[in-house]
Amino acid sequence: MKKIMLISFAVILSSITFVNCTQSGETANDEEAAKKVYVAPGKYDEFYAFLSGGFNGQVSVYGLPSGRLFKIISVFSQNPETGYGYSEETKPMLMTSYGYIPWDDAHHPELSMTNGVPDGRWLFINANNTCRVARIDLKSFETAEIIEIPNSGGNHGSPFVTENNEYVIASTRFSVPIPEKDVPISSYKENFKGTLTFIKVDPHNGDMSIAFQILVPGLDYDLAHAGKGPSHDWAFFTSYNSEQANSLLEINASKNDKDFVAAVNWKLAEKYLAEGKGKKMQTTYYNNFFDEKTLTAKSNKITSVTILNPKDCPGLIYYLPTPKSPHGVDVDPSGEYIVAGGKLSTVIPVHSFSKMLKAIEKKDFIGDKDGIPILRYESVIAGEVENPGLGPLHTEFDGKGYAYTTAFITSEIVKWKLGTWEVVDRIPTYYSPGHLCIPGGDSKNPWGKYLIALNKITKDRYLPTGPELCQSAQLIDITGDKMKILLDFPTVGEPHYAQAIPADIIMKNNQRIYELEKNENPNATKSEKYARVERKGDEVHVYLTATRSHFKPDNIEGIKVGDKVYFHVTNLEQDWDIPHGFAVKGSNNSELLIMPGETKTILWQPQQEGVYPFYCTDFCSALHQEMQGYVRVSSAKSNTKISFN
Ligand SMILES: [Cu+2]
Repeated sequence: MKKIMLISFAVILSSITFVNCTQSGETANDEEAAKKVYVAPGKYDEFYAFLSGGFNGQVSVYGLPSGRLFKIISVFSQNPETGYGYSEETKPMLMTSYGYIPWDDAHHPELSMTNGVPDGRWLFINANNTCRVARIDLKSFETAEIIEIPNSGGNHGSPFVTENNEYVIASTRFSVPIPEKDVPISSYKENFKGTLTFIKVDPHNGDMSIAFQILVPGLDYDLAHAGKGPSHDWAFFTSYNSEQANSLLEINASKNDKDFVAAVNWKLAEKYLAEGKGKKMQTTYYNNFFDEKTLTAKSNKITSVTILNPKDCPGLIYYLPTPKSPHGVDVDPSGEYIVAGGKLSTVIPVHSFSKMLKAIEKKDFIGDKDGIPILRYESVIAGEVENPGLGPLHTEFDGKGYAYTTAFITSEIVKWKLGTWEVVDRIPTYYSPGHLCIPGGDSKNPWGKYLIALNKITKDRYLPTGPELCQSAQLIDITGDKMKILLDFPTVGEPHYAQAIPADIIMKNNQRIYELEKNENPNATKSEKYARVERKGDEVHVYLTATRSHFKPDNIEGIKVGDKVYFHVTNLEQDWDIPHGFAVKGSNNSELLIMPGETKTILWQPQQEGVYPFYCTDFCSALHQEMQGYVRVSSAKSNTKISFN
């Protein structure tokens, strides 16, 4: 019903706004807007923007202000473009306690920070469906690590980093029986619990490990943000479904006037852990990482996690009552204001961190939920933003004293002033924005020049492409008193959330090649003279080298039907921007894409006799078409000996 209402609302809106935008008004005049987003040939964009791929499972990298798509980073889904999740070197990245998972739903990119400011080292992003957090290395724009989150269902409120990446935090959207067990779903209130997970990040190499989980009442935890400055030691999590309903949540989880923001003192958690308050629990989860020496991913299976129970840890968590079914929770650059997006609320409630501390000191509680004290709303509230648009979801900051909130239902961005809470500007978007992104907009030092609206619906904005229309981002200039739309650009998958950073912070660390000398992949072939084919029982290992414009060897005989053929391809190039590809006819796998100095392996199991061509898939030189070879496959019983040249 709600969905139908939303759709018809969107139809009405789109017809209204279509008229508006042809008559101009909120869009900057065309010439002015075009100048502001035009990046001349040979010139670079000012920002890198990292957009989540949503149900596509990847991260796409765009330039701002041009909106040009640079790259799709393979993260949680197999990607035939790069061979990620198909090559033997990358398959372990997608291992989980549920087996090999080739897909996920990625939502929140989050840049690593130093002193509360994005530092360009890593990008973290969550997988909702099979709960995981990935770390992407921004030297190479490759996924470096993926850690699974046990005791979780729908890893939505994640990953959000503390000021110096002390922790990457994650909360469970769906509460579940912990440990997982066979119970009636109707026993939700007795058996279902949530978890808040704190992942430790090694400051030198970024290695992630789960430090602890906090067991919390069985609500739906939605989003999170770490504190900063004075609130550095705290993290904040929104929750809905304080009714603890387990069916028809659209109605049954919208009954209470207020749900909660959970405020967690993670410094105190560390003290309780040191005192031995943590309990080890048996569980299974995977930690997969890409070894930079061997350029090969490895999986570690882990079998226990440390759990803190708030019952044993007084002062660890407080609930801040928050109207109504809050979605986003965002902390302003000063660290004092905690803004909640009550998606069914008529105001935006802003909590005060200093008032919260005072209320805790005075034990100004109105009750408790499973032993967790509930603070008095009036005692912790700093102010309420009135008339913020319908369906306020997410807020980011420009660093100049203003906040910007998306209103999903009324399809607009609303600008308001911190401290006075007055709305000073609003601009329609096309249509239904979820998150928004200002470069550094959730940090201590926003680069408050642009805002990206990440829209869910694009009806009427582009040439129609069938029932599935492309999803969309819109670039808005926020340098003046009035916001101005500069550009629409389509996105890959759902542009759920994005983060952006000045390009010069990342470009100086850019990795151009893998040094062949340092390639410790056990299957590397570092010179053509070592290229060879070896049989081990029914396994055949082909050690191939690729260089402009040939493979060595390029004629291979003696392979039989039923063999497991591993092609280990080493790209001998040491020039930037000369990857080679490898594909073989009839393969039910993908291509390989091999960077200069790298080795990658693909498994091929020929099913029929014949002669199979293989070739380079990445156009590499004037004689790229000549970069080819043949594999002869004989019957399983034949005596054809292995030979190659
Ligand atoms: Cu080539």
